[in-house]
Amino acid sequence: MNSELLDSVLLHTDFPDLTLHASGKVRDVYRLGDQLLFVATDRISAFDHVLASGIPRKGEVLSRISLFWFDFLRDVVPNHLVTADVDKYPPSVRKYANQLRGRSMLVTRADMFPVECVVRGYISGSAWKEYRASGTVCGIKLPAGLRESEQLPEPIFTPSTKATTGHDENISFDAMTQLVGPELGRELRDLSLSVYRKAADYARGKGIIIADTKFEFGRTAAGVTLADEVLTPDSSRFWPADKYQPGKAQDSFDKQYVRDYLEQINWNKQPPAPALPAEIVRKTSEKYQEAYRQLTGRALDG
Ligand code: Q0Q
Repeated sequence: MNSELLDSVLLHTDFPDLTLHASGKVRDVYRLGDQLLFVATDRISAFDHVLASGIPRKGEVLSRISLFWFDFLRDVVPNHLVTADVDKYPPSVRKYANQLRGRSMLVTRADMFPVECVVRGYISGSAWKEYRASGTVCGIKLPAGLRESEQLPEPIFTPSTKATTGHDENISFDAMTQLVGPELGRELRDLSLSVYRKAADYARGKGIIIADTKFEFGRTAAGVTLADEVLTPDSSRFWPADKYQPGKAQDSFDKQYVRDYLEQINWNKQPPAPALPAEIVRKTSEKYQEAYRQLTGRALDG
């Protein structure tokens, strides 16, 4: 890979004057009074581990996809975005403009609800495992005889708790209403389903199956507000529609080169996670940029 491409990879943020609020696998969040600064790095995780190599422009692509969906869904639900224009960020942050441009957003702090709002249009992953064992997912009885990756008759709402370590735990809708109350539970379920339906229908028309996704909501002055990242390849399963074949696990639109490489070297899926060959990094960067182009009809530099 040429050195210019390597130079552009941001693996770790470094804002000594700012207060870190939270750090996830691939994003860092800084506190700015009643706002938060979300920064999407170029880190990539696979099999629940952050790899040693970054993917050029991945952070930019994922930020831009969330911004696309915030605009696309603006009539369906309020969102926490304030601005993604670094020239409008508070003065205390503008000194870092060059590290932030294109990969960050200023959001309103919300009182976050303690549930992950997962919607599934297709059955795969943990839901497929649960269905095979019990014929249900999160207490929802599904038709018999479904194949792996098959489209469900209707999208289903399958909430989970927010695990601080390890995997989130799937819970029933009733268990969720114990956490947030019945009225808010119904509102989050109905909002999640309508947001997913609108977005998944649009994406399907662009050749991308959004098989499932995870939303996070919180309360702001605008009421129940869509927060976190939205309908990105990190918060959702993106499958290329032209390769869709129910009856087996589907290739990931964005991470398949990485997963195939990690299987090929027989990584034991224990830390330290390996680095990636330059060619895998290059092709994966291309896939993220292709996902953005295919979804929005715009090139990243367009
Ligand atoms: C908030 N997170 C998630 C996270 C580490 C994301 C804090 N608008 C908000 C948001 C949002 N979104 C949050 N808190 C208050 N107001 C979301 C779990 C954690 C990296 C990225 N953390």
